[in-house]
Amino acid sequence: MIRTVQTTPYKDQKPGTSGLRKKVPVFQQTNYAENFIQSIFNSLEGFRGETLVIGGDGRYYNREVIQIAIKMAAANGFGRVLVGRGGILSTPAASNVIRKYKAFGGIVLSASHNPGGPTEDFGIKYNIGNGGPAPEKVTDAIYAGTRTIETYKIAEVADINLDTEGSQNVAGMEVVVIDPVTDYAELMEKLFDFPAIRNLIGGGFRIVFDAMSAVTGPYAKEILENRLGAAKGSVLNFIPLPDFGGHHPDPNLVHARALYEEMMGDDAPDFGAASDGDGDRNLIIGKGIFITPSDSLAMLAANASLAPGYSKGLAGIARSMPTSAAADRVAEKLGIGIYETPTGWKFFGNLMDAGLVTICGEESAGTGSNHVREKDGLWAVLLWLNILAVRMESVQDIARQHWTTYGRNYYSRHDYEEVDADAANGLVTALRDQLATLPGKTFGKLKVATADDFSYNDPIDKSVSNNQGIRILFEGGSRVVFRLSGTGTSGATLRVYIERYEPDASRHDTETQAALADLIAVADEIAGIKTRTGRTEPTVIT
Ligand code: G16
Repeated sequence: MIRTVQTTPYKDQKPGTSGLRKKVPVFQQTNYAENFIQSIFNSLEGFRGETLVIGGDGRYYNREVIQIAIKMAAANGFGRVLVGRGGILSTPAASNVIRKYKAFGGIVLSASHNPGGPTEDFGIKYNIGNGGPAPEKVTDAIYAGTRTIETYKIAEVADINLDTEGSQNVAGMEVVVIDPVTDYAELMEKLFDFPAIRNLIGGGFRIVFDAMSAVTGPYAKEILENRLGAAKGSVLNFIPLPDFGGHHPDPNLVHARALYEEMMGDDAPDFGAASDGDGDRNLIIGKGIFITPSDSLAMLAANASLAPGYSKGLAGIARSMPTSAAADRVAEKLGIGIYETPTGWKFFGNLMDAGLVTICGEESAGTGSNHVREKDGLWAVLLWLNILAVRMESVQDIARQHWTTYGRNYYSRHDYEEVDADAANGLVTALRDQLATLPGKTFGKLKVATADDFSYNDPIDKSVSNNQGIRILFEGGSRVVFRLSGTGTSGATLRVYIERYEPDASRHDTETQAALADLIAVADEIAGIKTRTGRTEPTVIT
């Protein structure tokens, strides 16, 4: 039986950089999830009888919302739902399932790298038929709907069995529970030279992958251990837990510290990697060397043609604006296009759909290609392994040669988390007020070339996104960028991105923070970070 339920709007359902992310108790308010899901459906047209994909990263509250979403999909007229067994689908796997089965779209339940648990974070994101996150015009329409919603529709049926693969009928709609790993693993086998990687590993090349008690565990076990022959135990923390074991499933040098220490140790494996809560981010560490995500994007792009899926070369590269310009130099050398977009994977979708770019990346540990329309943690790991298997050199050697050829973009991001929102907004406003007068000013040896608030004109759909981050560019290619996070759930997070270009190979051995010290000091001088936020140190340095 289909029931129409009266409801009242919540005023805080504005999607951020990547969907709606809030604390679990916020989502547990009466009709909170229902309102948002109904607003998604209300913003769409033409889905009657079509397929919807539903899955999440297994965090606390995942199963409850999956039940709600399936019952609401049935009540709203979808013809079929594909859902991962146990309610599990990594974000890139969900994107693949949407594309492979030509679904109308998908609902992805995740708050990504944010912690999970009864008082931690949850999230709902809508992906469109290309498999990618809904563009701003869709998220704007969803938000508008949440402001006026009066009713939602739900099928009054018993809970769906999510743990047995196969088909079942829910109020006249078919629900198919699918294995979350198979389709994704098949796709990876098509893109990469698995026999070559098996040979590399069989020859004694040791890898370690930290799944951080999050969704990539089952994917990494199947692909790295079962299909590629990595020693049992190479995949750590492989059981997805609703609270990620109490950890922060963010693969960076702070939250994946143990992996970093291991990779810097005397008996380090040859290759270390990690992924995040929903499997779209990646951390790459070679024996004795951390590869920044910006460098990883550039190095993967420069070597991608060594993998079968990219043997014909790349159409172009896209990076988010705060991501370092390392990839730009590769694009220049390859003679292909380079695109600079605002932060958030949703801005890459149009470029990939139009065939303008093959590989995309963000400094926030996100890399991916047009094989899906999300960033993809394991994909980045496998492309690295494929390159290593062909070149038969260490990660360290590949990185050094890359810097010698292209120059090195020293790069770091400083995050100030849970800052008072007024203080953070005040800081950004004060920066905006200085934009006109900064060019030409000098700070020690640094002279400001240009300063602006980044604005993006999408070349495909012609939409314009303003206020995407304050950029201060110095002569010689150094820069600092300031922006406020759009994924945090408490207070404001200020992100400061710092970059310096060093063409001289004899100067490629400096420790990163030391190489950036003058820029870090100037960033504080211009923005007044310490005085305005009351913080003397960043919360996280990546
Ligand atoms: C952060 C990152 C972005 C990324 C976004 C979503 O956004 O800075 O680069 O696209 O998270 O990533 P995920 O889905 O892995 O959380 P923000 O707005 O917090 O800077």
